[in-house]
Amino acid sequence: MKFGHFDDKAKEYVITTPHTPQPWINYLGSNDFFSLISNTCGGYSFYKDAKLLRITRYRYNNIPVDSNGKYYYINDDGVIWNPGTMPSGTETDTYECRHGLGYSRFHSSKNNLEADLLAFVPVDAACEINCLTLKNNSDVAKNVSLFSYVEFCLWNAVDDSTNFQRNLSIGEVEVHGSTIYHKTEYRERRRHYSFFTVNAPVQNFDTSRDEFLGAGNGNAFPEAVRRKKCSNSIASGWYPIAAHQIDLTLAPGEEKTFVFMLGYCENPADNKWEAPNVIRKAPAKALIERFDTAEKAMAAFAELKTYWETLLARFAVTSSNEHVDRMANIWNQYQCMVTFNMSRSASYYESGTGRGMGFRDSCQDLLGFVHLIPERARERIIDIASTQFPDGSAYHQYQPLTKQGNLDVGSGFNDDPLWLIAAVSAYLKETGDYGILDEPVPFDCKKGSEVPLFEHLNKSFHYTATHLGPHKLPLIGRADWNDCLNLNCFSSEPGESFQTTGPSEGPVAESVFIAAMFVQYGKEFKEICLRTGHEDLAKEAESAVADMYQAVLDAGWDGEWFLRAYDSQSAKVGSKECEEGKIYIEPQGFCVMAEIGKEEGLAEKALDSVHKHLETKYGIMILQPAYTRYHLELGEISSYPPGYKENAGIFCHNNPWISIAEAVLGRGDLAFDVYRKICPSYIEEISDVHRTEPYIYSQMVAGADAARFGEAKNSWLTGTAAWTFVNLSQALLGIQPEYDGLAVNPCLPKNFGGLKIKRRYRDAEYYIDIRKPDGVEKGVAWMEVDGKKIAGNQIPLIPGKKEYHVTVQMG
Ligand code: BGC
Ligand code: IFM
Repeated sequence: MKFGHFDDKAKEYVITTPHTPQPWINYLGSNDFFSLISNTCGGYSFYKDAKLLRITRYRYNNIPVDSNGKYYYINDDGVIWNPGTMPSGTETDTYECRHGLGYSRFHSSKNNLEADLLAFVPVDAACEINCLTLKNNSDVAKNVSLFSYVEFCLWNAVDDSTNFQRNLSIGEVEVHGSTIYHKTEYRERRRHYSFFTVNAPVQNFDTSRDEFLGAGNGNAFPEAVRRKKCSNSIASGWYPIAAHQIDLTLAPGEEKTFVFMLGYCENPADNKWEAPNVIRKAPAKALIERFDTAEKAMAAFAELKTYWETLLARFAVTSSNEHVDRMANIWNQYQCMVTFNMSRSASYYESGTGRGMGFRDSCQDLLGFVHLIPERARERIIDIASTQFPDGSAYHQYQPLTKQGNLDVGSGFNDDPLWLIAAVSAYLKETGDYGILDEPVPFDCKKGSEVPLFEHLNKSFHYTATHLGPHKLPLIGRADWNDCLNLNCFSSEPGESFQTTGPSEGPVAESVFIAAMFVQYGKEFKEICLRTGHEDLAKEAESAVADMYQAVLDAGWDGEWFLRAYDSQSAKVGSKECEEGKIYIEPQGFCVMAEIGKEEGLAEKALDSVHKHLETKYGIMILQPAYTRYHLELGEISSYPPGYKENAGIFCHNNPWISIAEAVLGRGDLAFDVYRKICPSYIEEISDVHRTEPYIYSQMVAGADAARFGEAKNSWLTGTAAWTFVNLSQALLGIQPEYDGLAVNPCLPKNFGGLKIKRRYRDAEYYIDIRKPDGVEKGVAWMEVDGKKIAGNQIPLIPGKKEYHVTVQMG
């Protein structure tokens, strides 16, 4: 069952009922100012950092689940309704929500009054614009009262939801004409403020929540809206809000448009001498003037559309498969941008107050984003590397506003360092910008500790190389990619196994997964060394990688598949000898991606075992059999009920690893089948089972052991987006950025048909025509560039050349 449909021409998903199984959301904003917006207008806004600079308030765990947002109430002859239906919940006669690229559009009507609400964040302004048009479709004049409503958050979202004894006394506002300023200061007196304005005179306003809603009321039918009158309240403490009242008369057929704006401003840094609560309104005035007519707002909207058209044109495929084209050209790239911006901070499942930017998460997000805006990827790499410690280990997370490592979470996840090499090598392959390796980058953000970025990679590599266990496999530390595999918790005090801080390394627990990463990214490190004149290091890397490869063959192979790990007592994890959790997905995917066991015939066996033991109709589970009891020696993984999350859920993130691994072996049908099973567009039809947004990936789908098999959770912020884009664009469609140019090497189902790809790469346009005879899954028979046959399948880079026309014959 579906709750809407794709509109590929408009690059939108059209939701046709407000009653979706979960709130189906979208993200507005691409740089600093962001909003989350659901298909019933729920959500919130923040500037740069969802924890520290939260602009509007949202209540997670609320009832109804999604009942705070930027709302517009219409009182039309006593009937109160909202364009997105919430929070009144009044059923409208028509309803449509279109989530597009950086904007959402609501179209609804009630009693012949039509509302069109367009919400977006302009490309380069710290504000959200809401254009609301009301149209009278009846044949009599209508007197309508329109109310806006946002509830301010007192900036620090954690404090805002906990420190009431203080917060209920600090709220301050100021009102000038139609602009309501929220100027509550946070403790550090950061001198920022926000405002909510509309480009029309208002009859009245409210800034006190109690005055607007009526003390003790919810926000479904505010008292002011019922009585058609705000009371011009000025909040002092308690709960500051911004509500405008606009009374209007619409003749039959007449329509009126209002431009609302929620903005964020900073006082200039030179006003330290001013009283703390004085805000300078000039920055707000300038911002307001940029968008204070419908024409100006629509010009900004057109600019946003062009921005996205230009970005997406960097990778565009035309094939005979609508799912592939839709996901590759629109939604997968879009989600890559969102995950790049948000890491794992703010979604409807991540409160914005917990995880900031993850070291491993952001490094992986970058893999799917680097082709879109390489300059921002560059900046991100420097930010991430700046949180590394001098020994190569790293803070697991950092705060986006301060860019400082998060002390509460600390370090000790031993996969983290190697992800930095993954990110930098992807950046170098995309851009050829070796200059980044010379950038001075500090350790732990400490001034004076700067060394060239290259040294950080060197530290990453050596951190793993020098932290090996008894089987010569890398020590796992607190966990590797699988956060819940806490193999050293056995050695901590009883009852402490859930702790998130603690000894950064246990005695001996080892990870086959990190070993595979080391082989994969160690090879990249060697390449980087060779290209930067570090021959000795390159040799050292080559030999350490060879040793690791051997260690995996010697101690990481279980007979039919790769082992997952050794626990702190050196017992096997993910082995046929285990009582539960006999096989895990991660080492199968990563070992084969790293080509471990390919020559020895093990790789094929490992992937066959994946299909045999882990595959379901909804995707591949992370492990089997699920843990049915708590295993002290394994930690959090066994704390989940069977079939959920890391305990045998279908963890979407590592499904593309299997698909890429299949492509390494040239098995196109199998590679594509893995892709297809979790692909949003392919599974749109089962939206009632899947329940999260059908246009983007979720972190997890409940596995076969779960009561709710097939149901997804944690949509949007998942490494699945980036890894799937790598899988689709590089492994399946075969467009592979390499250090010295673009290579083409598709791996597709036997009957996929030919395809055309346009790719922007290193300041040139590539037009690639791939001819694929039926029956062929992988292999390039010949390749022509601008009509001339070339040797191999890598397009030679010609300095200054702006266009490459490439024909590839598979076979
Ligand atoms: C997992 C969560 C887990 C957390 C612990 C996450 O990556 O997905 O389920 O509770 O790590 O740190
Ligand atoms: O690898 C982690 C990631 O960092 C956060 N989400 C869950 C993944 C698996 O545990």
